[in-house]
Amino acid sequence: MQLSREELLRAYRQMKTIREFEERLHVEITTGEIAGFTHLYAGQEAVAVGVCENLNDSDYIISTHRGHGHCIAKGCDVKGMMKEIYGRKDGLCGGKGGSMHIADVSKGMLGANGIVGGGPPIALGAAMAAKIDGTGAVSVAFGGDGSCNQGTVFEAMNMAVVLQSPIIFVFENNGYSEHTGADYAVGSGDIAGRAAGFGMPAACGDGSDFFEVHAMTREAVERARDGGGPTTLEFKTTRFFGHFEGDPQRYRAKDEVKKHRETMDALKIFRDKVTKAKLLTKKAMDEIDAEVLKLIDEAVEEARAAPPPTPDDLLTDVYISYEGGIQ
Ligand SMILES: Cc1ncc(C[n+]2csc(CCOP(=O)(O)OP(=O)(O)O)c2C)c(N)n1
Ligand SMILES: [Mg+2]
Repeated sequence: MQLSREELLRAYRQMKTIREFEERLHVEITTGEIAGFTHLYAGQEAVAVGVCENLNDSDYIISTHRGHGHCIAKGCDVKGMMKEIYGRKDGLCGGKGGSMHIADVSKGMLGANGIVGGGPPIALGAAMAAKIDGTGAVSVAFGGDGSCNQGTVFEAMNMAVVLQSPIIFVFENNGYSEHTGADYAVGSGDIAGRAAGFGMPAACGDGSDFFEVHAMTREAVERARDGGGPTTLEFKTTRFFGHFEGDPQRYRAKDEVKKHRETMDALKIFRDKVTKAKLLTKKAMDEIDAEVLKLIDEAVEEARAAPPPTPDDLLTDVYISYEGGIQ
């Protein structure tokens, strides 16, 4: 499917925003102003954006501990996200969630999740609700190569097939679960291949190539919307930073990240492809680069200046009322 110029520009802007958000956080975290653990998504942009460009606000995603990229790709407000990570009152979740618990239900972003393998059962619930209500919505569960070994994931995959739910299990295989290599920890090494055991279609693709991710996801989304049930997608990718900010990364080869930044950079690959095919000009993308840098500068400035929650805020958002339905 040929994407329009607007769609290509939006995809590039989204990937660039994720990259700069993460590159900037990598620097800001060293100031000590940001509390809590942070896991950066840079390097994996083509997966989040290639998947989410097939979705709309009424579709659902559930993210992982490495969630900033998924949030941005699903349309969450970047300044609200930055404030959330800084723990500010005006953050997307009132400053109470931080990096690992950002959510924006109005955008169908059901939350980052610190529990590895915790996402698929939640995404399955959303998919079941969509099917029962007949909304036509699709639900996507993002997970890593580490999550694919969790029992919760297998249970959700099985139930998704049995109930023919409109869900897509996306495994971002970045080669590591914390400091353990996927080549050691993933039996058979073939994550997508596991889906056959549940009777589910699956495919494995290049997670550095937006176009490949987008096309594979499109097919899965169409199948789910048409009542064809779940799909598993595995994307081979890499993370440009450590598992968490502060990780000395002694388990990685000396030049591994440098090499991956040269050969697996989703932004460079995208720029090369669209300029060679004369779909977008370098100038149009350079303009986006400048706008994104400005947005990130403003987001950091505004987050730093914003007030934290007050002691009274501790007593709000503790319970939810279901009277009158879920908002
Ligand atoms: C149930 C559970 N077990 C262990 C952990 C600790 N932990 C946090 S992230 C992580 C690695 C996850 O690896 P992967 O799924 O490949 O995601 P990536 O970090 O590569 O994005 C682990 C083991 C956890 N958060 N939850
Ligand atoms: Mg991993």
